[in-house]
Amino acid sequence: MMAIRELKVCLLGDTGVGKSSIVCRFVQDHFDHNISPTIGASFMTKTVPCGNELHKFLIWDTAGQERFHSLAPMYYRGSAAAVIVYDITKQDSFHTLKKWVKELKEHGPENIVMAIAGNKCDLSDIREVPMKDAKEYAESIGAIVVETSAKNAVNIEELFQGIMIRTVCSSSLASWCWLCRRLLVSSELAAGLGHAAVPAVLGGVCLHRDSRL
Ligand SMILES: Nc1nc2c(ncn2[C@@H]2O[C@H](COP(=O)(O)OP(=O)(O)OP(=O)(O)O)[C@@H](O)[C@H]2O)c(=O)[nH]1
Ligand SMILES: [Mg+2]
Repeated sequence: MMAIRELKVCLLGDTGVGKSSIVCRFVQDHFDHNISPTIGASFMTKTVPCGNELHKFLIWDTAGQERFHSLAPMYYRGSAAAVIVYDITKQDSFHTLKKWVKELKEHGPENIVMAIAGNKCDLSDIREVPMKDAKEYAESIGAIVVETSAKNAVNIEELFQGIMIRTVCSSSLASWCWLCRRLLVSSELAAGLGHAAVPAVLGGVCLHRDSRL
């Protein structure tokens, strides 16, 4: 039987940025234009193969409305990763994202993997947040960053794959190459991930261990 590794992930960010839509796309491959704002939080799971293991995402989708802010610690506490979402068409939502990062750094778990998702990239003609700003900010805090569209199913799988890779980095299957700043993964893990999708998130994958290491 395959081993199951559980991975607690929480989603944080302003109301209306598309957190629930991202989760719904990832778990059910579905998009609902008339989705309601989340009350409190909602919980979903999805199990995906990774090398010779199964990874079970335990996903806590929090409510972005201010009145629910004080509940957030219950969900980010004990999380291996946080997906912090902003809406590329709303500069304010990018400010809110930075506030969440600050809160996570101050009160979140040590070593939590942070992934920034700039959602609604299907609306790039009315964008307010340049991709460059998000990339620079993500780099400054060591976070994964990707632009997503829950509506058009763009980069949703890649977002969660990126999280999965980052969280297994400490295992024997993967490690960082500090020289070329790339992730080195075993061919077994790469095969499990369908590595073609990975470079979009992480900037490239070496499929064999580099002699410079
Ligand atoms: N165009 C477009 N609209 C989206 C996308 N993702 C979500 N939406 C829409 O944005 C609105 C808000 O989406 P939600 O998923 O409810 O947002 P949320 O972040 O969960 O909001 P709260 O639960 O209040 O925190 C809905 O009308 C969605 O249909 C996207 O990728 N593109
Ligand atoms: Mg929601």
